[in-house]
Amino acid sequence: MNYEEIMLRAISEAEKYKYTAKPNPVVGAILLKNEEIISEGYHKNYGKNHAEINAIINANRQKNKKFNDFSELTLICTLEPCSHIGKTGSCAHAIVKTGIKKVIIGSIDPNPKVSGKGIQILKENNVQVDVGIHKDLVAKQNKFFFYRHINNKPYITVKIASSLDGKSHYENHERVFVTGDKARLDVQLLRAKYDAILTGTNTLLNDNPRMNARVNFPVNQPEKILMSTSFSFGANTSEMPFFEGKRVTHFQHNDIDCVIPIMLENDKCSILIEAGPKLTNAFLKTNYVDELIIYKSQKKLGKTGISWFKEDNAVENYGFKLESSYKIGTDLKEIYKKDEEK
Ligand code: AOF
Ligand code: ZN
Repeated sequence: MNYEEIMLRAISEAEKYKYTAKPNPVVGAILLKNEEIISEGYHKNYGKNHAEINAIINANRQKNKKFNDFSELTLICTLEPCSHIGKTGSCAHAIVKTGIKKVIIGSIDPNPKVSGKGIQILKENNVQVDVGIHKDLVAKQNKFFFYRHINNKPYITVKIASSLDGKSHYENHERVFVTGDKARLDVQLLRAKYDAILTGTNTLLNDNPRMNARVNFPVNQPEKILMSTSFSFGANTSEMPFFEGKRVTHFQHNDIDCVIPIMLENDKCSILIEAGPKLTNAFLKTNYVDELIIYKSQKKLGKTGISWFKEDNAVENYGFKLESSYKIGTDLKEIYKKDEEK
């Protein structure tokens, strides 16, 4: 196998951990002796060992069997080995310590704490470094992570469920499922992909949501963000499923400009907004939202329904362009992205 093929293997194996490694990137590392794979390592869980460290640990089990000294080995890793000491140690220093002499890297790490510095440590210690094999695939596979570091903001998606006549719920707040089972299942998958879910007072009090990802595979569950000036923690708060499980960050103000940098500081690369019409429109009015997903049902709510938007063409006026649209069960899933031409 050549380096390109090994890099592709590291990328595709790393993909298995995209729900558990987030908000960190998925990373794969493979140690080779000539053409033979000696060991592999992956960054499996957020906060746990990085890929290169796992590859080194696994290689140590083969030492004096398949190889005698790390200087015989070449390391292929999808992302630049980290230079910093974060939740774990510095991979670049760990690599140097083993005596590995050649490292083939997919992409430079866009994280400014690391970017270029990992490579510098390797080179300063006489390790031969090659960068760039399948770098675009690595960036694509870690879309939210790259987006956050390149744009200095989390990727933000607004999700709404709408009736055919553009309504969100009944004015008397009678509980109604606008969309069907399949669309609601799709929302669970969507939640699993994001680092945080943001909601507001009305959704919290009217729907009493759990706001977690109920899927049948392991997930580093999204953290929860509540933007609410009126909600206060009381005796019944502990009975609300929203406050179970993952950490809730409560902002007691409606200042979106202030929320975004704090979430960035909290390591969030992506945020899913699932809120009522008021907060949703407040977000769409800003320049922060990158994507809008509308699950549209065939059902009408009629005159007593509350509209998502004031005008018929609000979505376009907010600068969004329909990118794709397909059926999920009886509902339609429409994905809108920012129309950059505008
Ligand atoms: C690597 N190998 O497998 C990953 C890297 O908080 P920490 O210590 O887990 O560090 C997270 C940062 O490390 C992350 O933002 C990214 O820059 C890099 N990820 N680096 O050498 C890995 N997952
Ligand atoms: Zn690392």
